[in-house]
Amino acid sequence: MSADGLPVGTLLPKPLSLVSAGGEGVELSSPLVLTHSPDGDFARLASHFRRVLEEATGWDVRTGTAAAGESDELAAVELRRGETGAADGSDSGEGYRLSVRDGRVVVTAPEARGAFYGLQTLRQLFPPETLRRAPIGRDRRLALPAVEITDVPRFSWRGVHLDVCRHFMPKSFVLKLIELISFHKCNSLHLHLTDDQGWRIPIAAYPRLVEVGAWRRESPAGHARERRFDGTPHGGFYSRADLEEIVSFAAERYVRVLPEVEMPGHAVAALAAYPELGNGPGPFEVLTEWGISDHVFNLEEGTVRFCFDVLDEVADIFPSPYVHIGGDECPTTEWKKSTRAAELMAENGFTDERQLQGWFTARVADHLASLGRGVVGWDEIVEGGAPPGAVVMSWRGEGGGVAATAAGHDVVMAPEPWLYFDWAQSDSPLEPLTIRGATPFEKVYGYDPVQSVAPDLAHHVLGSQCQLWTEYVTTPERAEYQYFPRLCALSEVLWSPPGRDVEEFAGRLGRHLERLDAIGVNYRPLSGPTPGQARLWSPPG
Ligand code: TNX
Repeated sequence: MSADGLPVGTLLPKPLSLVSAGGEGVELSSPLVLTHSPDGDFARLASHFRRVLEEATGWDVRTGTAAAGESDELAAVELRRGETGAADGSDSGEGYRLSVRDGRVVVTAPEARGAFYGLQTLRQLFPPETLRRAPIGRDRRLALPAVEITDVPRFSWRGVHLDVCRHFMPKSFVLKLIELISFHKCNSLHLHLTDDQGWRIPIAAYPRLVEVGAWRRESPAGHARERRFDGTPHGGFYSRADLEEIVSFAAERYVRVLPEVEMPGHAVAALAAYPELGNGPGPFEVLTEWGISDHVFNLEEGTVRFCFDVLDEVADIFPSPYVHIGGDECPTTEWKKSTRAAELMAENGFTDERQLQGWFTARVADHLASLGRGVVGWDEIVEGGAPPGAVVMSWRGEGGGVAATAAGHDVVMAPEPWLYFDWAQSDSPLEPLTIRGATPFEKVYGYDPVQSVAPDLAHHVLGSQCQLWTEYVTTPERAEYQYFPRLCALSEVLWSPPGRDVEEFAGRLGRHLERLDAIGVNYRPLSGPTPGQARLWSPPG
């Protein structure tokens, strides 16, 4: 192990095994030949990496198949399909072996997505300046240490969530975030697309969802409890072409985009567009406050149909194997007074209105199944009886997730307070306004997704995800500040084998932040916000 010699000692997330290979290292320079196994996935990966290298260096990079023997002698980097040789055979397809020795870089992986992670590690062996937008120059050479790395992720669900409803985030930021997610070897972006305060995805059959539902009159100024308002309209939505671009940009980087469309609660933006979906009397206005609304979808057949139509289009845009239907914070106040709800209670022999949400979730899950998709919901869906096969995201601590594993569900652990990145990173008055107090990166690093689950049920824990709700996160710069460096800590929790030393991690993180500097990420420095950052959010004067 050579943890001290840079840059191998700065890899983040830390690989499963790393040995100094002895012998000579590798010096890469232009022109560079990059060969790959002949199949399509490896060919696509090779052209992706060619572009990455060209942008980083300005070099002349050529690709060709290794099998054809084209320029094999010259090949400085080879992407090879093969077993990683990970000791316990635990490679699920995302593992890789990276060998840097005797003049050649060889990435071996059973699948192209594994090789992709090998290339992310290789990028971290390059100096941080290669991550800047400007190429380092044609004549520059890159010296790499001789090293052998074998690496396999610990969890298969390595997720990042972004709420684009409370504050709309431009497509450019979503793409940058995907780049950062994949650079940290995470593989899922959960896009929260609809909520009380904004509907951000166009649905062709229901144009008013974005015409009306994407815009609100004003937003809270200061913390919600102050009940002050800014008097400034806010809104926005993605076009279908934007969403398709996001999906394919993500796919190229082995990131799945999980779309979330909230139902039956958190639906006021949809009710503002189509009041007949509500429990009356309307009209409704896209909410200008944060919190939980009593106004939810009604349970009429026409409304269920509307939800199916929306899900059809969502499934059409997003190839994700799952669709997230929300399901959190759905008060039953209005259903208690509804005739349709009373009829359904009688027909089904329900004794509690909560069971109506179970009925609704089951209808929606059946429909998604007919589209070949699974359903994901927040842990409230367990209370109404979650349909078999539903994946549960545990957010109100870990209890919902633990109960769900006992009921046989797969679970993504996404709990407050460890993984709520809308919470502050310290108690300092220099921090920006946040919903609640402090979750520093050390606390994230100390989290373990299976810490509360019985060992015989731990296989139900697919992994974890951080949440960025954006009530108080108004811009991409603010979002980057909330994510980083906590996302770095989470990536290691999810990728690297257990056995954490937070001091050692903090040292490595310090070096990793040089990479984030080069990429241009507005992260929170380990010592607290810079005066420039604090100026971003403190009131003038
Ligand atoms: C709870 S987490 C919510 C969100 C809020 C968040 C603020 C969840 C499923 N629901 O609607 O934005 O708290 O932290």
